[in-house]
Amino acid sequence: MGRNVMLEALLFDVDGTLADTERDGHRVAFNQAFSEAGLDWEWSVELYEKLLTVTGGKERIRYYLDNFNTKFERPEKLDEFISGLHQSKTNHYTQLLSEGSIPLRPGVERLLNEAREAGLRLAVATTTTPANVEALLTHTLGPDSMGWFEVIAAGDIVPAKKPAPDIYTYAMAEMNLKPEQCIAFEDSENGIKSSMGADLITLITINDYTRDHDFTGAALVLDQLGEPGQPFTVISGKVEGEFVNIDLVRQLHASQHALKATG
Ligand code: XBP
Ligand code: MG
Repeated sequence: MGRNVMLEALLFDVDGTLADTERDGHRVAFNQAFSEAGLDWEWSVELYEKLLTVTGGKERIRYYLDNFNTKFERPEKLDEFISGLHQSKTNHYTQLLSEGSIPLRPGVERLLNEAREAGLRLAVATTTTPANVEALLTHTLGPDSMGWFEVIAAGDIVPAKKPAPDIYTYAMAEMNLKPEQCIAFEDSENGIKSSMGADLITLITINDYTRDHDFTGAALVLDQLGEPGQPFTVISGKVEGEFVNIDLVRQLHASQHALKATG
């Protein structure tokens, strides 16, 4: 039997985990920025799936140019050009969110509230731009919700984005927590590589873009967190119940620690 480690904090990825933001949010905003800049680039739903291999919007634009639009005549100051496009994309994206176009995924708001009531600490660990996190939280959970999260680790705050573990390591250092006191919520392969690289137990909720990703090592893979009357489907792992609540999270955390200690 391993030591009894107390669960102290829940660490959340944003895009794909808190909300399905990629297809109808980020992708649309990229296209708006391209067209506003007079570019004929169009990121389709299918192409965007390939582009999601790379995290970070600026990095994604560069990856697109390197692999899918090699004939584009690059301006001399490519970094500035990409930064400008990305700034415009952020404006479009936050505007989309302010119109309330993207809801939180099932169970997210309930679980955040339960965690707060239980005295658990919360943080965000994402590769997206800080302004995007603020827009999503304030437009779905209200203006006070930024304060629910002790740390919002986002974007360029660490140079190496996911799948590097740095953003999770940064969040835990800011909170003075060890990985064994936390659990991460993720939706993607880059996400779980990052969280597991930071030694975190990870619960996955898949989405349309990530259902075929490799989630080896996840504590649990579900289709969604679920709600009373709207049960989750278990994709891999062992769990009882029909929706993720704090009891379930604590049990998962304890059983994974017991496994780690013996294995
Ligand atoms: C999502 C990302 C981000 C967004 C776009 O990461 O990779 O790059 O797609 O946001 P996560 P930016 O799941 O870690 O939140 O354009 O602001 O980078
Ligand atoms: Mg994600």
